[in-house]
Amino acid sequence: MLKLHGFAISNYYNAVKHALLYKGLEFEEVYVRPNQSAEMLEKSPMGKVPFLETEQGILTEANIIMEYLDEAYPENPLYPSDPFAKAKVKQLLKTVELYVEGPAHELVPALMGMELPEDKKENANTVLNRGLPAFQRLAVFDPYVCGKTFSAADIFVYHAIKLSKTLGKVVLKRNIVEEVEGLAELMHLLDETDIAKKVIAENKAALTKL
Ligand SMILES: N[C@@H](CCC(=O)N[C@@H](CS)C(=O)NCC(=O)O)C(=O)O
Repeated sequence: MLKLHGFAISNYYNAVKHALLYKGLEFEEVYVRPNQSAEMLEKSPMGKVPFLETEQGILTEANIIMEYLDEAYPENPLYPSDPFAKAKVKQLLKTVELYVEGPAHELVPALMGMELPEDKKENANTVLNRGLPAFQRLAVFDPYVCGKTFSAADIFVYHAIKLSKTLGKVVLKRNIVEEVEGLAELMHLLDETDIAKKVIAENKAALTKL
């Protein structure tokens, strides 16, 4: 059986878990925190979570895992079959990962009570000032982020924005959801799904145990 390693605090873990649930695949969750032990690095080369254990071996990187799942288990697709449409889904996902979630993620230590240097906040703002308009240019929101069909990009964006919104509000005092027209509606749409409710409830439960 597929085994998803990681913890429910991670938006990357939650995105892969969401994808597994959406595809209706059986899987086991294995609790592991990011770490640099030799045992961990053998499985996850950067010591990060999530990683997916399959019968053939281990895969890391949330987007790669979602692409693998979609190719290995075609039912309930996460990507369009048309190559260009598929590439557009990947393009949007990658843009949000690098230029929205990425800079926001750098601020995570602030949520654990650490004082962040001003230049770190400035850098996050600078990247977000380009990343959020880039996201807006690519997003369709009709009603899903890449158009009429739900995709891996919706899943990734949903969990990335949950975290980035909190960090934006707490650390940068900006509402990143309001900066992208149509994003609030997408978040509400997904909030109402049973899978999102389950994944977010487990995320909240994990956060209270920190
Ligand atoms: N690019 C990775 C990012 C995963 C990631 O950053 N995971 C965080 C938890 S949310 C982690 O393991 N951080 C520990 C570290 O950076 O060493 C992916 O797509 O899976």
